[in-house]
Amino acid sequence: MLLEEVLHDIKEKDAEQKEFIQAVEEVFGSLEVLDKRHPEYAKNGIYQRIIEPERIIIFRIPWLDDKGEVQVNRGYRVQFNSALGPYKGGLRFHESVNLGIIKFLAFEQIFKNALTGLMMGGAKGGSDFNPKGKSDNEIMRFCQSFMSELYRHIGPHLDIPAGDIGVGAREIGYLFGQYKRLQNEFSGALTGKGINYGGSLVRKEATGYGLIYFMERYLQDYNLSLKDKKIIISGSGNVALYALQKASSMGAKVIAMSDSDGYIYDENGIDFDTIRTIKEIDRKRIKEYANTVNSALYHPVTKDIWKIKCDIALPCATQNEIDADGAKALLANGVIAVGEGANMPCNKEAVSIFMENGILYAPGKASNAGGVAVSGLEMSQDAIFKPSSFDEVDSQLKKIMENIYENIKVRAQEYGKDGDLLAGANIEGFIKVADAMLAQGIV
Ligand code: NDP
Ligand code: 2IT
Repeated sequence: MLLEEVLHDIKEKDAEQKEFIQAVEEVFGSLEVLDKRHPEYAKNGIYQRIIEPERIIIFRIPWLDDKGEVQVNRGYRVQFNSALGPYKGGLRFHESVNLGIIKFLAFEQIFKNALTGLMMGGAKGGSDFNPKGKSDNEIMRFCQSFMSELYRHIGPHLDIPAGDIGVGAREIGYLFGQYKRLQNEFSGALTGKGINYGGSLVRKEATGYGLIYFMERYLQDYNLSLKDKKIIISGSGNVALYALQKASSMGAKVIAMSDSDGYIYDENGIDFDTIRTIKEIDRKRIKEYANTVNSALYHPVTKDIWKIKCDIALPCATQNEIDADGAKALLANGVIAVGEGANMPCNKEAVSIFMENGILYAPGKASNAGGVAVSGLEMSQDAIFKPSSFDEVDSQLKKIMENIYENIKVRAQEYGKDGDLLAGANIEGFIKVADAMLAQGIV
């Protein structure tokens, strides 16, 4: 079946899954040139097969809140593609979660994981559970109930979940404890674990650090660097915090960050230790930063962050957070580069605006691959029961990010799309997965 026919079909079949359709359109939008050179993909039904998840698990998560009342949430695991390795991808706990969002994330994950060069297929999961305002005990009971169903579908050679929005070290700990108890086995069926029980050093920092390593290498090709650049980072969670830390250590100044309530602005640069304590340790709102630091201002509209003048924008919160208005505002203020720490944070119009105006644009499936790459290293460490040092993992992460950049740059050139990293990433990731699928027959 032809590329456009497959796209037309999925738009009808999964019409209500708008984020998933958006992600498929984005990948397929880069494949026309590939299709011409590789008719075997259409002939062997690769386009039809690659957009159909191998398996979707949807389940009930009943749990008791602190008042003793019964709560019920919905759980998901989309095991999308296992051509390159066991299913791998994070879990998202956020009230907005639905099947379309998990499918878009799992679909992106297939190609992202392929770009890392490690043995990982693509998956994603999560729940519409809202962790905000819940006690530690409620979080634990929820995680235990979630795992009471999920444990039968995962394993170190089958499917290895990790964190994403709303799932960090605390949640992975509770999920792992319940997995180990039900499975009666200590194995690396989750990544992002604590360092003293099979976790990898640098996993916590990996997505943010990886994004900065990627951007520095990208800028280098244009005789630029992060040093002395003014940066805006949206979000203030795991990815955003460690992007801030690494960018600051390289001489950049991060002048604004956000959460879903608003943003903070500090022309002196946001202090990593202060904001990490507020967000990661105390789990407070970002507004606290402006109450703590005299030079900082708080503005209660998250989206307005893109109206601040900066050199580089790093969206690290959520999907579709930069639309055409945000992109135009950044452009008018002279932005030179945009690097995606989040998954699909720039919508289609925003990406077109950046590309048409010569803004350096780093697509998330390449620039935020550092997190899952170190998850892959954690899987190797667990398999041989031997941890690596911080410096060893950090230098491997840097090398992986630089390799991803080189590979997608060269692929883009090879297909007549010089400088288009989105096309390079989509084509490079797709070829790896499609060729493995071809070799494995019609399955
Ligand atoms: P966290 O839960 O640690 O942080 C999420 C941050 O984004 C918070 O500041 C949150 O604000 C904000 N945010 C979330 N949803 C919205 C929303 N709908 N509107 C505005 N702000 C929002 O998640 P991560 O840092 O782990 O993930 C951030 C992004 O990075 C996601 O797109 C994720 O898929 C992607 N990613 C994560 C990786 C990882 O290893 N963790 C790896 C690669 C990509 P608030 O607290 O107010 O909700
Ligand atoms: O989007 C992502 O790449 C993640 N949330 C990390 C996945 C993982 O398995 O480490």
